[in-house]
Amino acid sequence: MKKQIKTLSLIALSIITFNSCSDDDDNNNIEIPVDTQSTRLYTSNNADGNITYYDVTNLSNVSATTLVTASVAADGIYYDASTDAAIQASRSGLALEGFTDISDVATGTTVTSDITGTADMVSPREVAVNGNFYVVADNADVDGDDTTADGRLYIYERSNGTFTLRNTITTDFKLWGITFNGNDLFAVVDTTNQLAVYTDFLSNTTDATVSATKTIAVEGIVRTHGLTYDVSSNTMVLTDIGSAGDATDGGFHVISDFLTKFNNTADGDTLALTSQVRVAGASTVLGNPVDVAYDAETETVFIAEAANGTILAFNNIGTGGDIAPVLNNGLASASAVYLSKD
Ligand SMILES: [Ca+2]
Ligand SMILES: [Ca+2]
Ligand SMILES: [Ca+2]
Repeated sequence: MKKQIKTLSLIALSIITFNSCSDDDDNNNIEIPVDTQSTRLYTSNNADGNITYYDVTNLSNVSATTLVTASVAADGIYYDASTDAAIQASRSGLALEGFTDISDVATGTTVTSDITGTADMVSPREVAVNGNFYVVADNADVDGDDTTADGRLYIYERSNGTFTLRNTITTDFKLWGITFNGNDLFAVVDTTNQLAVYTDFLSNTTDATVSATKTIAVEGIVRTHGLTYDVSSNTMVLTDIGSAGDATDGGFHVISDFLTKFNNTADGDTLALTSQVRVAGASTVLGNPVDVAYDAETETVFIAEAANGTILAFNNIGTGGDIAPVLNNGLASASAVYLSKD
């Protein structure tokens, strides 16, 4: 059945391609609109470990599909379109787990991991992907001393149905969110308002302790946690959880023309709040926003809000402030979000 659908889609695609490539105006072919793009938001959570994805193509008509996994807590969701696979970092299994061919699975179905990794980790959080390399940020203490800041980045290589641990990088700061821009890995410095970058991160091929290439402070943030970088629009979005015990003091910052501003801020210096747009306040429902995704086309920010157990979306952000979310879709202990357009 699935093969048939895929074949039919291919035929439909061929017709569209043929029409769009044809310069002949002397036939009466019906115009087939190519604007059939759909947008999905993939999410993980620490309440039941299941994967839920939302069709957010139209924010006033959002549908949800939940895949039931054996994990009971998970973080760091990612979607790979080439294998129609959702991948998450299982916090109960302490390993990466992937599920292929998920789009035809009905909501509520129990799925079995068919891309599996070894259980190497202690407290996996965000996942960042570069080609076949899957990097997981682990925020457990590394050296047995909770008073010294450290963390570990696990670098896995995906091949067929396996994630193989290549090496680990120990950081000299606490980890949470990570995201790639090309070969550079951006990481938040947990418990602070700082943002670090490792240039050419994957060139670190052996187990080692490596300091960030550069670290800057982001004015206006109390404690950052989640981040996402959109290459097409050169936009960085960082979340602010404020105090972890306060479910009303969260926010997020949108930084346009990000690379210019980041490059113009010296190591150890501060990126001014006047160069950013901050969203926070009573209407936002932001308490502990732990992860973020960004749709540059619609200028929409999606948030995994852990303290209030919900998935939020914001658009028409303008100059920021106390904006009500356009989407507030309950998801207990939401831990991560990932946006995919096709
Ligand atoms: Ca330590
Ligand atoms: Ca908070
Ligand atoms: Ca994410």
